[in-house]
Amino acid sequence: MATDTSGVVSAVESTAEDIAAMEIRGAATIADAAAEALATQASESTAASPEAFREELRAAARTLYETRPTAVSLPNALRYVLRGMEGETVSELRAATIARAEAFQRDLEQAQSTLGEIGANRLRDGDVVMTHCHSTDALACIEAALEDGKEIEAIVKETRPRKQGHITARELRELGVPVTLIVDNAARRYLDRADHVLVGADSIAADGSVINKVGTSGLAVNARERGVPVMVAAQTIKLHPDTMTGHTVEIEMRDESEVLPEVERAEIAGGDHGDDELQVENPAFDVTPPRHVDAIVTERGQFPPESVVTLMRELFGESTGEPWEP
Ligand code: RI2
Repeated sequence: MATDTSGVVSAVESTAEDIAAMEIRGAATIADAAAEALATQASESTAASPEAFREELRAAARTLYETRPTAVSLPNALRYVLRGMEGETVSELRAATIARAEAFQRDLEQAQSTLGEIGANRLRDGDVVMTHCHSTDALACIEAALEDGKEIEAIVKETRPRKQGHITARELRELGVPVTLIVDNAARRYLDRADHVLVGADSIAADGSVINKVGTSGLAVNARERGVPVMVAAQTIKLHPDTMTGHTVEIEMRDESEVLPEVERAEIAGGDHGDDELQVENPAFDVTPPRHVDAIVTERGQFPPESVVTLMRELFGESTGEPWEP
């Protein structure tokens, strides 16, 4: 198999490219793919010594880490797998790393299903849920409510610029949920018909702030004003350990072409003054303060945002380093 000079196998490189290009996207799916990629690195490694094996795994983790900065599920997944890299020989290290990655993937799936059952308890028969972007954690709540025999309807925000709302609409239709798809700007008008706003998260900070797809914070403010509760479905892998020590979460800025394709840019800037002073900004996420969130639903139960720090201390201790640091 192909490797680069650091011994990182091509399957890891291609997973990293797919995460960066959002072919693999959504915080939980990214974590799953990252664990899988580390298992592949372990299984395909040709390292001659335990030290070389460990170094290769750390290089693979760095390659995966450098793709997208906001969803903490990625470094949390890498850290979890690397911490299981134990053994004296290459073959012991290989087996331990693969087993750890598999355990991580199993736990991730189980956590989402438990979270779904907890989140479903907040949904009543006949409720209308407004969604933003596409979140597998949020959809797990709706799916569990349907399994409980409740009827749920959805108002699905399109979610510019990448329109992940279309994925949500498709998956909800596959579940038989009646869907009304709206443009993002129509959200406030349709909140009058909604019983809940239900979104996922890419990271949750220690103060209970929710970092999620851009547009979530405005939606939450409008929902608060309209008296519609905001529910965030987020497995504990979305809890951001660094925020316990005051770090802020980096908001990913993506390529402007996602907002304004070349041809449209040329149409806007085709006049006498050219396009030197035409700026397009494309932040992928925003921060919703805890006061606009009613509940964070995790596999460990539901929490008021302000108390999520207690859970974080329990899970992570006081602080953590980079995923590849022992
Ligand atoms: P799950 C997505 O980010 C959305 O912001 C979504 O709410 C979040 O990940 C969580 O997704 P992006 O990768 O883990 O589309 O719940 O930028 O699937």
